[in-house]
This record gives sequence, C-alpha cells and structure tokens, in this order.
Amino acid sequence: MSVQGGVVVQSQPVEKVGLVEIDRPEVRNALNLEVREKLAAAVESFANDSGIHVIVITGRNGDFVAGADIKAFEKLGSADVLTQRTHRYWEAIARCPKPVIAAVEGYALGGGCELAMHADIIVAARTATFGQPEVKLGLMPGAGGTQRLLRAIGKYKTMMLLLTGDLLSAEQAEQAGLVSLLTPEGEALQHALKIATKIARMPPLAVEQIKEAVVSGEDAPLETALRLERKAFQLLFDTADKREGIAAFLEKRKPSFTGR
Ligand code: CO8
Repeated sequence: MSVQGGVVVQSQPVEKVGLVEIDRPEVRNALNLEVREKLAAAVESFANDSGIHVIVITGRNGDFVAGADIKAFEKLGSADVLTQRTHRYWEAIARCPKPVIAAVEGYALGGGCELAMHADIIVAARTATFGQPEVKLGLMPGAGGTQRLLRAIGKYKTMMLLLTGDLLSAEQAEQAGLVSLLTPEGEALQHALKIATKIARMPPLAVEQIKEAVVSGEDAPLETALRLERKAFQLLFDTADKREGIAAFLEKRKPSFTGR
C-alpha cells in the first residue's frame, strides 16, 4: 500500500505499522500547507485503521523537516495565518491515540522539531540536528515549540535554544532528554521500525491506555493524573488481552493478543 503520493507518502512496510514519509527534497522537506494537510490526513487514516497499531513519521532524502516553508511565509500577514487555522493539522497528530514514533535524520528544525515533538518516541541518527531557530526570522515557534520543548528539556535549556536560535546535535538532544534512542547515520528509520514492530505486538488496548495516561497526565495535577492512571489500570482488567497475557505467563507460552 502506498497512497497520498507526492510530498507525503503513506505505506505499511511492516505488519501493523503505518509509515508516513515527507518528501520535498528541494527544500529539505519544509512544511508547506499541502504537506501539513496530507500529513494530518495520513496520520488520521492510520489512526482510524484497526490494522495499524503504531505510526512512524520520517523525512526522505536525509532530512526530517527543516521547518515551515519560509518562502510560503514571505507574503503572509497575521490575518492570513489566523484564517489558515493550521493548528487543526497539528491536532490530528497530537490527538492520535496510537503510539507515534519520529525517525530523524539530518535537520529537524522549527516546525520540524515541533513535528518530532508531536511523537511519543524520537529516534535520531547521531548526525541529526534539532533546533527552534525561528527567532532569527523575527518569528517564534508556533506549533508547540515553546511548550513541548519546555516539558521535554526544562526551562533553562529551552530558553537558551529559543532565544539564541542555536541548534542541538543529536547527542546533546539525547542528553537533554529530547531523543529516546541514538542510531548510526542512515539507520534511524530501521531502528524506529524495529521499535514500532515490538510495540505493535503488544496488546493494543494496554498500549493506548498507557499513552493516554502519560500524555493526559503530563499536564494534570499529580493527584488527578494518578487517578487517571488508576482508572485506566482498572479498566484493563476486563479485557480479553489481560486474561490472555496472564494465562500465557502462567502456562509458560507466548501470548496471542486480539485487541479486545
Ligand atoms: N523553507 C524553505 N526552504 C528551505 C527551508 C525552509 N525551512 N530550509 C531549507 N530550504 C531550502 C533552501 O532555501 C535551499 O534552497 P535553494 O537550493 O533553492 O537555495 C535548499 O532548501 C537547501 O538548503 P541550504 O542550501 O540552505 O542547505 P544548507 O545545508 O546550507 O543548510 C539548513 C540547511 C541549516 C536547514 C538551512 O537551509 C536553514 O537554516 N533552513 C531554515 C531553517 C529554519 O529557519 N527553520 C525554521 C523555519 S520557521 C518555522 O518552522 C516556524 C514554525 C511555525 C509552526 C507552524 C508551521 C509549520
């Protein structure tokens, strides 16, 4: 399967894993409106596909995404940006109930770094580069950069990066807590697919509940977040996959999960 051709390519390279690739080599995969629209549509279609358990997002041709398309910004005024309502495209990714993994090679800058931070796991080649250099354009992050980076790496590193526009090597990003796994150059996607395959074999209801508890709990008061976790934990006790998981452990065999 491969749909949405052109700037966004959607495929299923491994069982239960949906892959979304951004392909605009002439601008290092910069995000114009068309890419954002197609990216959101691709993620949404995988989110609604019961045969897909995990989604991987990557860029083709050696880069993740070098940011919003700066050329497309040239003639835009405030009212144009407002009426584009592009946050709906980002929300489609942010609200995806299935795990999303970003596989990053090359540049993940501005909207590209923000796109990576919409994922639940970030796998990056050692040669990748992250950053939010919008300040150098007289702008600022507009797709979650000020908030997601803050939550990922804390106030003081975030402030330094956002205010100077300086970039982070993948190793610095990993040390700061922005990267889940470092890989050799050219291997981010293969490692991301390996992780995706592993997660795709897990019972999907447990996986979705874990994601929801972590994502929703992050911004809730601790007491509320712990209650949320407890409710999700209790909910799982009535699933067929919980019965199968426990039975398989006790019978010393491999479990066979059905997603029910
Ligand atoms: N937009 C448009 N074109 C781009 C972009 C971009 N973000 N990045 C690179 N390109 C183009 C270059 O203009 C160049 O085109 P051409 O060959 O026609 O001159 C081509 O890609 C190759 O790039 P370079 O020659 O510059 O390659 P280098 O290896 O010298 O440098 C860099 C690579 C470091 C990535 C450099 O191109 C760069 O700094 N790019 C801009 C990075 C940036 O500022 N990103 C932030 C953009 S603003 C933003 O993302 C706001 C987000 C708001 C959220 C909502 C929107 C998504």
